[in-house]
Order: sequence, then C-alpha cells, then structure tokens
Amino acid sequence: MSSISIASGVIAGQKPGTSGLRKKVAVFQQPHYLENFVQAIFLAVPGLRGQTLVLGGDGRYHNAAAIQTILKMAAANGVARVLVGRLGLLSTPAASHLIRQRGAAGGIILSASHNPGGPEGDFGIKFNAGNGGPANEQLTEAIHAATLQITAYQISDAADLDLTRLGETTLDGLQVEVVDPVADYAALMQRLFDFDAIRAWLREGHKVRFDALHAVGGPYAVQLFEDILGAPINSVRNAAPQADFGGGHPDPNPVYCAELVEAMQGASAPDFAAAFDGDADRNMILGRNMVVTPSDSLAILAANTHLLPQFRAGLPGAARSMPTSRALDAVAQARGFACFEVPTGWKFFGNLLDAGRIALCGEESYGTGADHVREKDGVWAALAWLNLLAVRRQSVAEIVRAHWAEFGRHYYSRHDYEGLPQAAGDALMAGLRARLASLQGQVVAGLTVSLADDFAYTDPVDGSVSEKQGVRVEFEGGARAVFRLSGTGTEGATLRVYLERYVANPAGHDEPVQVALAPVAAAAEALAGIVAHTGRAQADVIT
Ligand code: VG1
Ligand code: CO
Repeated sequence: MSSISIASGVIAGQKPGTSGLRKKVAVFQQPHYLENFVQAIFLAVPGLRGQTLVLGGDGRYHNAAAIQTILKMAAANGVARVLVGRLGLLSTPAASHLIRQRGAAGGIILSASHNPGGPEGDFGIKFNAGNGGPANEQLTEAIHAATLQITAYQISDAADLDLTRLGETTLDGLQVEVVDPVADYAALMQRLFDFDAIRAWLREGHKVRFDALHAVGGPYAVQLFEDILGAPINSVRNAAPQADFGGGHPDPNPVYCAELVEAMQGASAPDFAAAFDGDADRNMILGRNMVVTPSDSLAILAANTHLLPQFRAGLPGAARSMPTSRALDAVAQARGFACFEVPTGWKFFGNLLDAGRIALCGEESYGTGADHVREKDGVWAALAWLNLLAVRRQSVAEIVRAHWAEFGRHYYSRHDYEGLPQAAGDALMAGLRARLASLQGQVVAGLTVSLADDFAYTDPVDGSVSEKQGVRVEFEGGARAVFRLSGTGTEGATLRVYLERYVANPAGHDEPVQVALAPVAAAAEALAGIVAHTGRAQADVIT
C-alpha cells in the first residue's frame, strides 16, 4: 500500500453555493471530479495534516463510493485519524457535534440535503471547520481558489475499508474509527431537554408522528423518539435511509409532505408531528389542524426559552436569515434580547454563535438550531417542541394562536420558480436592482415602499462584508417582499420570492395565508415582472 499522485487538471465550476458544492450525480461521477474538490480542501485547510477529520453523509446514491475515495485521500494527505459514521452515515447536525466533541480539525459531509437523490439526482459535499460549522465565506473562497490550481491529487492505493463494523481500523497509516452515527448525538439531546417530562406527556396518551422521508434522520428519530422516549413503534415513518429517498423529494414542507399534512387534520389526528430533510438538519413542525411556519416556530421557541433546560442561562440573542419573517424581531423587542439579521445560509450564524452573542437561530427554509452545534438541527427542533408541549400543557395550535395574540401574526409564504433559464433569473434580478434607488416612497400596487435595498451584511464579530444577498422591499404597515436566486439548485436558476405581512389585531389572524398575502404578491409582481421574465403564471412550489 502506498500513496500515489494522480495527475489531474483544473475542472471549472467547482464553486460552492449556499451550502457546499452540489451537482448532479453524473457530474460527480466524472473522472477526477470529486477527487479534485477534496484535494482542494486539503490544500486550503493545511491544518488537517496530523489531525482528526470527521466524515459521513446522508446515505444518498454515490455516498458509499465517495466515502472510500475520501478515506484514501485523507490517508495520502497526512490526516492522522478519521471518525467515520458506520456505513458512511452521519446527519449534518451529528457531524457538527462529533467535530466539536472530539476536537476534530474539521469534517467533510456528503449531502445535497433537500435535493432529490438516486442516480439521476443530486450529490453534494461540504467542509465544516473545527467549530463544527460550515466553512465561512473566506474559507469557501479559498477552497474554490484551490480547485483552480489543481494539477494532481494524492490518494492511497489501499483496498476499500469495511464500514459495517464499529471500532478501530487502519488504512495506509491512517487511523480510522467507525463510530455509531447516533450514540453521541442522542446523548447530547438528553442533556438539552427534559426527557422525563416528554416521556410523561407521551404516557398520558398523546400521539406523535414523524416522517424521516427515507433519509438519514430515520435512525436518529427511531432511537430518540421510540427507543428512548417511548413513543409507540412505527411513530417514525419512512425511517430506513435509502439511496434515492424512495424516489421522493427529501424536503420537509407542506408540498412534499402533503400526506403528513393530511394525516394531521381532524379531531383524531396525532397531537404532534415533524418531518426532516435528507441530512436531517431541516424540520417541519405540525400539530393537529396546524402547520407551523418555520419563521413562527423560531419566534415561538425564542419566546419560550425560559421553559427549555438548554437555555437555563438565558438567551443573549437570536438571529434569523434575512428572508425569514420578522416574527422573531417582535419577540426580541418585547423581551429585550438582541436580534441579528444575516444572509441566507447557516455559515453566517457561526461567528455569532461562537462569540456567544446568540444562542438560537433559524431560517424560513425549515431550518432551526441553537448553540449546541453549528448547524441547523431537525431532530433537535422536534424535541424542543415536544418539551414545550409537555411543559405548557397546551396543544400546538393553542400555543401558536396565543403567540399571535401576544405578538401579532406575520403571514408568510415563499414562492419558488424552479429551473428557469439562468438568463431569465439574472435579468429579473438585474431589473429589480436597477430600480432600487428610485423606489422609496413610491406606491406599488397600492403599497407604499418604505425601504428598498440589496441586502449587505457586515459580520459584527469579524467585520467581513457580504454583498448582494437579496433584494428586499419593505412597505409601510409592515409588509415585505424579498427576491433572491437560490444557491443550492443544480439546474438553471431558481427564483425565490418571499412574501410577508404583519397583522397585529387577533381579529385578522384567521385568513388563508395566500389570501392575506395577495396584496404583497401583487406588489411583488408589479416590482419584478415575474410573469414576463419567467413565462409562468404561477410559482412551481409555494410553501
Ligand atoms: C436553501 C435555503 C437556505 C438554506 C440552504 C441549505 O438555500 O433557502 O435557507 O440554508 O438551502 O439548506 P438557497 O440558496 O437554495 O435558497 V440544506 O438543508 O439544503 O443544507
Ligand atoms: Co439539509
């Protein structure tokens, strides 16, 4: 066995997006494609030499092959030890925890998250730093720059390792530890929440249902909700991870989880339900006759941290991504904690969490998390809600309605236009940006613009600046429309239009969401010319 150097050339287009490098499986299967990117990581992060690396993925098609390649490259690049999940599996939050707990220098996570899998689907790879969080913008740029310098990569010619058995093994001088993907994460969760209270609540006969969407969250959910908390067997559906996610979209939202939404209607529906995405960092929360929007979920958790053991020390501050509704801001203002608005993508929460400025954060895209790891965390969010239900002795719907009554309701919806020609997406955004300077004070479809800008963010901890993070247009009275192009898609451009409207008076809290938002949607259309640019009368996915 020895390390060999394989000649390679630069492969264009290996620029990570919102969360790592995502491409079609067929692209990743091209000769040298994965290897070049992994070598770029070793070049851009020289500190991995002689250190520990965490490795795992969401089990999608190509996961197993890529894990073997990366192990051999880690050996050839001088990594001392790799902690790899059994069968190459690790959820994103579990990988983040493992990096932190074991003092690893970083981790490589294989996932395209909520994107479909299988041979025709998507694959992805991302690097997380020693704090357990996604590489920040500077490191991401350094990795991309390294992909443009590749002339060769280093790889061991050793045979594939058996990853079915737990324990220590070696590969060409590299120490490999095959770990139980769930054990450490499950132990962490039990330190954060009142498991006895949740157990008692379940014993009273409350019913729960979880949907792992055939993704990596299944084993975590089964162990925590069924084995440890005692929910009946089969409370977790679609629990066995599959390479193609059963042919579905592993994206927990009301569109892709229509069956779960349906199952939560009516008097005999379960009391609580949740679903998770491909790498188990996203969550959707439901109660009987109630789908909780992610923005509301974040705000409700923020308003109830005093009831959750994890936040015993109080809540210094919280943060949301820019397009996420301002329901969190309303709680922050009333309760007097700091509230930060960051660009889309979990990497932007990292510095605030590390500095202790925030302990809770979330995104409108079904992502919620806290300072126990440096990623969003789907199973954690479901446990937080269960803990609340057990302590507050109210239903999900009662908690949500009481929250609206106290803080007002932020009606919210995201309209996605998927797979557009790149030129159409770019033209729409360019048209909007060209109009920004003249919009303030103008009346658009009956709404008066109070602010219009292209969101720029200065990190309060390290001062780094991120520009062009999305166009936001605010209207008098608290409505808002936000426009940005997705950075996780693998086909053309995806336009995301985020609509929000604030209603303080409880008498106005029962409108259908799209009806309540119709005036904002009309203003968004008038501003951006969505129909003309996309040629579509309606969004492809409305959540
Ligand atoms: C989307 C979401 C964003 C999230 C990102 C990664 O990005 O909007 O909020 O952080 O996915 O989530 P974009 O650029 O497509 O809007 V995950 O669970 O796919 O890693
Ligand atoms: Co995800």
